[in-house]
Amino acid sequence: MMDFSLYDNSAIIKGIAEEMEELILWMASFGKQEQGGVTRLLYSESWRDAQQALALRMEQWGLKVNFDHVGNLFGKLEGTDKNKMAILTGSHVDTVKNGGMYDGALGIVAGMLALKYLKRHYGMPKRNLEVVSLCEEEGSRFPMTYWGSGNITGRRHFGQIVQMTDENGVLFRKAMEKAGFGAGTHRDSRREDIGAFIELHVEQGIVLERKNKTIGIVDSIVGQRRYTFEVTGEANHAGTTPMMWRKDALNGASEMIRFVLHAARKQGEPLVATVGRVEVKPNEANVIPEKVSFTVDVRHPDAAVLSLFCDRFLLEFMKIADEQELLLRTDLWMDAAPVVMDERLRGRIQQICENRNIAWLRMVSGAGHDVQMFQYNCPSALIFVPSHMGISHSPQEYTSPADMAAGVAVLIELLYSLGYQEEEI
Ligand code: HGY
Ligand code: MN
Ligand code: MN
Repeated sequence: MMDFSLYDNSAIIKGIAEEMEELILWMASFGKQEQGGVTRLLYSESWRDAQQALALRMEQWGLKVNFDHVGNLFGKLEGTDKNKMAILTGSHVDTVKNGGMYDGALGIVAGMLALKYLKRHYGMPKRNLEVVSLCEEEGSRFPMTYWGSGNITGRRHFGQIVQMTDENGVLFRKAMEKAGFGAGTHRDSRREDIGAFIELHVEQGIVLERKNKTIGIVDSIVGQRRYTFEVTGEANHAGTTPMMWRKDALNGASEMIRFVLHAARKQGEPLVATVGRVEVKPNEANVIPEKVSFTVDVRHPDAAVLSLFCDRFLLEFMKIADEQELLLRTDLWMDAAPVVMDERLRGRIQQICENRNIAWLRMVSGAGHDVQMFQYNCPSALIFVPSHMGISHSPQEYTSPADMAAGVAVLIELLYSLGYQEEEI
């Protein structure tokens, strides 16, 4: 066990807690909303301002900074042996609309703080240690998730976004070029030199707080599918069209929505299904709806159960459309398999927590994270800190400075063991 003065020195931990609180508030200033939340959509102005500000702060802290072709921002603490595989930590800079201050941002600033601490107390590492501000994870502007981590790991590419637009019809490519990225020939952002990836993230659930634990060690991440359905009927007069003669898109869509949510409740935990977005056209009080589009987000830790559940509701949706002579268009725009995190890294994190008397809990993540993209290519780990009342994707999202500091301390020690002591990955 290394002579890690960090924990024994509560002044340092207190300093990290205060600095994390400042950094979270600073990050939240990019995309602050009147309603109190934060909106930083991919390639938007607030997104670009945040990336620029992070690059400057990384430089000021002595990290070597570079952007890749799609706008991922890297800050490197150069190692003495450059040929060794790098150790990467970080998270995503984008947010959901009017989201919280911690989702994504925490992992970026914690990684920066960890590298600053390690540089100051231990000088140059043996391997390159890097923090990354990943350009996009949420899929909240375009129907594309993990664009940042997916480009680094080769699981996303430009061919997937050629015709893609956001809800205002802005082309993905144009938005990327306007933000200063992606122009010209598609230069690969793929990296083959990453030996391990570690993400520190808020739990976005209530388990840690309820069980009075400080650190969550994620064993696996659930599988998830996200669909957009478009139901098309016929617009007509609300007063002169008898009920029997209607092709009412909203009547069909609401039966479909009721079916999938009822089936999820019937199936029971840990399956979850959410209809988060519904749009009605022409959305007029006295016009029978012609078109309704709605999203379905379904998650389960077991791929076979997830697939069976989706097959069942898709069949029912088609039946409802047929019976009501409606057209049904199905777009499955996200299909992420469940991912098991690296066993040895999980064991290391547990060992660090036990050595330092930090209350830990092994758990499954119901939220998707960038780390699941990296796990396909290199040993990866996801460390949770508690979300107060389990609230996330909301302006009420909160994690205490003390819990953030515990997460940073565990991250520092893990990065030290991988980057300075070069413990086998
Ligand atoms: O929705 C999620 O799984 C995560 O917040 N991207
Ligand atoms: Mn999120
Ligand atoms: Mn997140």
